[in-house]
Amino acid sequence: MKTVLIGVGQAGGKLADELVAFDYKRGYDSIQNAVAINTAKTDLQPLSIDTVLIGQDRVKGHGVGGDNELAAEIMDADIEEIQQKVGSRITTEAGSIILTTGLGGGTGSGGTPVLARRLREIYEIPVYVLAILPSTDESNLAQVNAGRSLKTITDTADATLVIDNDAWKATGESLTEGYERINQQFAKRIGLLLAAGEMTDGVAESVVDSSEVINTLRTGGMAAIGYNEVQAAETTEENINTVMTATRSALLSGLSITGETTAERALLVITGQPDRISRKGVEKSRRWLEDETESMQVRGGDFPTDSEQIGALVLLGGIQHSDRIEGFFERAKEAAAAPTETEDDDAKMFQNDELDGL
Ligand SMILES: Nc1nc2c(ncn2[C@@H]2O[C@H](COP(=O)(O)OP(=O)(O)OP(=O)(O)O)[C@@H](O)[C@H]2O)c(=O)[nH]1
Ligand SMILES: [Mg+2]
Repeated sequence: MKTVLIGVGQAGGKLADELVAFDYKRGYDSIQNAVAINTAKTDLQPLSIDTVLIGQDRVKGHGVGGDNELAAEIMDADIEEIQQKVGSRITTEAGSIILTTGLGGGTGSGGTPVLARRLREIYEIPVYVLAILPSTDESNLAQVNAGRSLKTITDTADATLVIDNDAWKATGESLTEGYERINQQFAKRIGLLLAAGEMTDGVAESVVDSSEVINTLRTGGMAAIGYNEVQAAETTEENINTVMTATRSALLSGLSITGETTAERALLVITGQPDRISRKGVEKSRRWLEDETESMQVRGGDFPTDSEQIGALVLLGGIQHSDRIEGFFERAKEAAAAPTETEDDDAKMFQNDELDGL
């Protein structure tokens, strides 16, 4: 699926940058255009994609320092200019717009809902958000920012694909190394999904097209993505189990958000050398996925690669009953109600048990 990417805030920009690098390295050409938006000049400098600095009159290129309300105001005030810069990149070929962002800070958290709302008003194509949840050991402010932002984004975007930083942290890694690895892993997953949704030349036994990605996400709300790959055996027959193993681990241990298995809809894409992909394995895996996710619809297809591995990419649309998401909103509400040292209006505004939208 041809896509226009917009990274908002620092994490958003870095993730968009990684996605473009992956797409370019593999030669898929799914990303039509990419741009990073930020209030902080220094965070835009290391990126190789085009950038737009916003709010210069308010924060002079120094960022909003975690203030997501200020970021929302800035995005709103600069929206015409942003729309001009972004709009020229959204050609008729584009099948979707994806905003990437980390929810715990200011710029991405506050700016993304405003931008998503505007883009949805203007364009017919779906606007998806790739949203990174802060880990549980980040500050109260990060939890509150993320809670409010996620609530607003899920009400606004066509679908919100959630990535849980907690689930993807590894021990013995610095924060920077960890972030870099997470960004690369999700660049690969999203990059594969977009590329798979473009296969039309009939090399594969059963192709996925972009409408299947769109239909899987059509219920709206939150979505998740999972991936895993396993060394393929020589013969198709032997690979019945390989396909099953890859699918199982994609869902049970490779999902972008932990502990989540039920969904309204699902898509299963099997990657690998076409003559090694077992049809029987694919069928079995689809049935298993249907049972496991209690999903009414599991779409599927292949994405041929020349890899020795067989990979399973699982996309879940309309995810439900997620302990992690519920726990996350609980924590955000608690953090919002907690007394803060600075007696600022924001804190008082949160003295109720609901999270305010943005
Ligand atoms: N996966 C991942 N998460 C990140 C990365 N950088 C930051 N985060 C997460 O994203 C959240 C937001 O951080 P930033 O993107 O730096 O914040 P920002 O949107 O630039 O906001 P301000 O700096 O306040 O303007 C953090 O709370 C982290 O949870 C990254 O490179 N990868
Ligand atoms: Mg920043």
